[in-house]
This record gives sequence, structure tokens and C-alpha cells, in this order.
Amino acid sequence: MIRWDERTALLVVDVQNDFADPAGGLSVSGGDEVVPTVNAAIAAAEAAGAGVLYTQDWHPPETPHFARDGGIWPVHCVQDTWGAAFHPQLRVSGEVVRKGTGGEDGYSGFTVRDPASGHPSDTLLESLLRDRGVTTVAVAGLATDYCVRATALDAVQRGFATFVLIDAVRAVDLQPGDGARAFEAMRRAGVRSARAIP
Ligand code: VGL
Ligand code: ZN
Repeated sequence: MIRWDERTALLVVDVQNDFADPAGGLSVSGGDEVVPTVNAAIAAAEAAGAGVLYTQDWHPPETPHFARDGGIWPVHCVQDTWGAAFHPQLRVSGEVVRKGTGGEDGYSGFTVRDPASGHPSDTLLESLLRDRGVTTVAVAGLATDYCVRATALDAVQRGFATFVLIDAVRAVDLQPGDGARAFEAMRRAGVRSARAIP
């Protein structure tokens, strides 16, 4: 179990219909199972005065992120569509950071990359955390092997004590074992594992 306090923030990554709903455009197996667990973490965080921030994958209809435009992914999380909306059961009560809005590529809640030059730029996430005096983050949501992993690795690299909530994440597993390898990469980088629910 993680101990929540005012200097800790919960990062709820991409709990959107296209990932979490079995009918979603990039549906993650068991994605909807994280919703009650994430909600429990949100409630515990709020009760202790910890911040809760959300990321939302928020792509334009055409982006080099999508296979049909040269990328690798099926169409998902197109701005203002059902697939991009948060899962209807997700408790949403905090700031939302959208990523990919200008067609940028990338997975982390902290950074996006220009699709042509590959040039990274920061989202608002780090400054929102710094403004609150946050020193520790806990990452939950979808998907373990992409946005959760990238967000946790960026967080630890930027000096936040970082936890991944292992019962509140699920992997895409494009290749079998990707989720397990993501946990291992996070562990090696200094990300600690914790549970959202005891
Ligand atoms: C994600 C693949 C493509 C994620 C986003 O949220 O993990 N994965 N876009
Ligand atoms: Zn995406």
C-alpha cells in the first residue's frame, strides 16, 4: 500500500474508452478491470490531501501515430469522440493533461515529440506537480507497456520518487511479455512497485 500525503500525487494515465472498453479502438485486455482499483486509489489519495491528475491521449483524426498515416497504432482516442472520453465509471476530480493534441507522437504524460523532427517538448504535467510541491508520484492506468511505463520513467528521471500501482495497470502486450518487461525496465530505473488496494 502506498502512503498518501500532500506531497504525493496520483497520476491516472489514459483511462479512456478506447483503451478500457472491450469495444474500444485499442482495447487493452482487462483494461476495464483497473477502473474500480484506480477509483479506490483516487478516493484514498483525496482523503489524504494528495493531488490527483489525469492524462488523456488526445489525437487529431490524422496523425503519424496511427498506422493509416505511417505509425503503428489503430485509430484511437480521437479528440472529442467516445473513444477519447474517460471511462464512464472513472471518478474524475482533478486536472487533466492532454497529449498528442497537435498530432505529436509519444507516450509519456510529461513529454510529446514532434512527429517530423522527433523533437521532444514538455506538457504541463511537471509544472502542475511542482506548483503543488509534489515530490512523490504514483502512476496508475493504461497501458503498462506504453504510457504508464513512459510516464513513470520520465517521473523518476525528473527527480520524483515514483511508484507504479501494480494492481491498477494493464498492458497492451503487442508482443507477449511486454508488460513484464515494462515492469522490469521501471524497476531498473528506480520506480518502486506498490499496490493501490491492500
Ligand atoms: C497508448 C498506445 C498508443 C497508451 C497511447 O496510453 O499507453 N498506447 N497511444
Ligand atoms: Zn495514442
